[in-house]
Amino acid sequence: MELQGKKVLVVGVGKSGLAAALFLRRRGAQVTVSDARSAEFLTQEIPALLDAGIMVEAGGHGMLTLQRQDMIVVSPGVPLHTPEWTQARSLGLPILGELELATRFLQGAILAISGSNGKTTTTALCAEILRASGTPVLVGGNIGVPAIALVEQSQPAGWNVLEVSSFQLETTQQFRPRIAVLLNITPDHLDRHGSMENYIAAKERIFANQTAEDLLVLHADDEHTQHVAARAKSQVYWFSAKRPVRQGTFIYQDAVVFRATEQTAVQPILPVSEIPLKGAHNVENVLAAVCAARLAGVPAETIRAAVAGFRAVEHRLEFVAQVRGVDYYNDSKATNVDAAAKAILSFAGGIHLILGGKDKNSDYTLLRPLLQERVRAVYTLGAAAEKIAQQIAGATMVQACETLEQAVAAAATQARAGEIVLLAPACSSFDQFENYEHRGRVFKQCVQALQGKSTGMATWQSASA
Ligand code: UMA
Repeated sequence: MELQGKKVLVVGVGKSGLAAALFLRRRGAQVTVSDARSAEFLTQEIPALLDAGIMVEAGGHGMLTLQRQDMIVVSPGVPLHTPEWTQARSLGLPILGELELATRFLQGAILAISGSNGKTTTTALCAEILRASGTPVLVGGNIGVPAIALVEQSQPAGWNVLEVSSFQLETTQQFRPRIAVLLNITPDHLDRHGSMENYIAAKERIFANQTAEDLLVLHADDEHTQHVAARAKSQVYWFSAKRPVRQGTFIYQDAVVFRATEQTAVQPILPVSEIPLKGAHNVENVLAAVCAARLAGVPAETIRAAVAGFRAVEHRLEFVAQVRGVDYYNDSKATNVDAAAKAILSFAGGIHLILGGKDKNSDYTLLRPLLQERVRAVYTLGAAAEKIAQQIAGATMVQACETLEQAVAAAATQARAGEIVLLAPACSSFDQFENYEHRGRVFKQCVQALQGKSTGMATWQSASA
């Protein structure tokens, strides 16, 4: 793709937009960036962009600015199904997502991981295993480093391990991973995609351009990923924590095993007891990563050592501290109902659960059986608090807390030694925090502040009231 002299508009000045704009500028494009935020919120970004010779439009995306371009590059957070963007699309300009732009320039093979939950852990684990095998590895995408920022370091013989979200996949055209992993599909981001069908369609773009030379790893026990195989042209491998699969990874005699084809013998990779991560969902993530790594040619012994040495990624069921016998876990990345359910399932009971944030048109009633079974109390916060309280009424005790600080303090007051305080909010964070990382950090600060500090009594109300 020739960029020299091309007029390109980059929409959104977050991580992706900034990295894309600077990349395009370095390649000789005439770049303008446009952000919905007004200039007073972009005081850090604007000087750096102007210095790099990039024009800036703040406070919205003007139609006139759009009309002057040869190409538009959008950040993942920009929803394209709005009336404004439908009008913009009618101009007929090429519109590329940041991931698609990166795809056109990345050297080396792509291992892409998507799914509603578990993406980041699986991505980090895949990268760790590939690295242990001595191959040059870059890791990026939704995990935090935009794919476009990897281009200049990418190597023909290396692997680019990318976590890809439905937002990023939605705008792909030529994106073609050598190995694609689809972990699971459960309702998420329905506010953005409009329906489950649209959400699944976006996820399926991970393998849309794969051919018979490429490999696709799917979860054999997930209702939706089971069915997408029929639409894949690539070679499909499966992973399952429940039963043997034809080809792929599964549990056999308490070990993770790999089978290359139905005719070949199973190859033991590592005992399940060596998996250092908490929760049944993490066994699934390990199965997926092991399958991808075997398909990438990494020997069993290397995989075993890399998995055993792997530590939980920050904000994913991360153990924070034990305070007066109570264990605190930060799962701020549990930004949807299914992820929160998986976090709850990781503990047998005695859970004090912090739920809430920005609602994504989610159905919290799905949590009711688990709340009844394992959760002693729920502490709600944020914009979704009232909806959650209504939908889970009667399943367990509910205490309304406006802020995370209040929720941690209330949970600390109620939790007894041997119990768990778990932040697994089932919502996004954007009502009260910059992002889920910010929320997770605040949670950890609250827990640290608790150490040595006494808490007051909280007022209780029954959820059924
Ligand atoms: N903006 C506009 N117009 C719009 C919408 C947004 O101008 O219509 C502007 C905002 O004002 C802001 C910027 O766009 O200045 C933000 O862009 P962005 O939302 O695309 O965020 P980035 O900082 O570029 O981060 C993105 C991903 N964010 C989203 O998909 C929402 C990050 O994933 C990712 O780590 C990063 O690219 C690098 O690849 C975060 C995320 O929440 C973690 N992802 C969702 C999830 O995991 O559930 C999908």
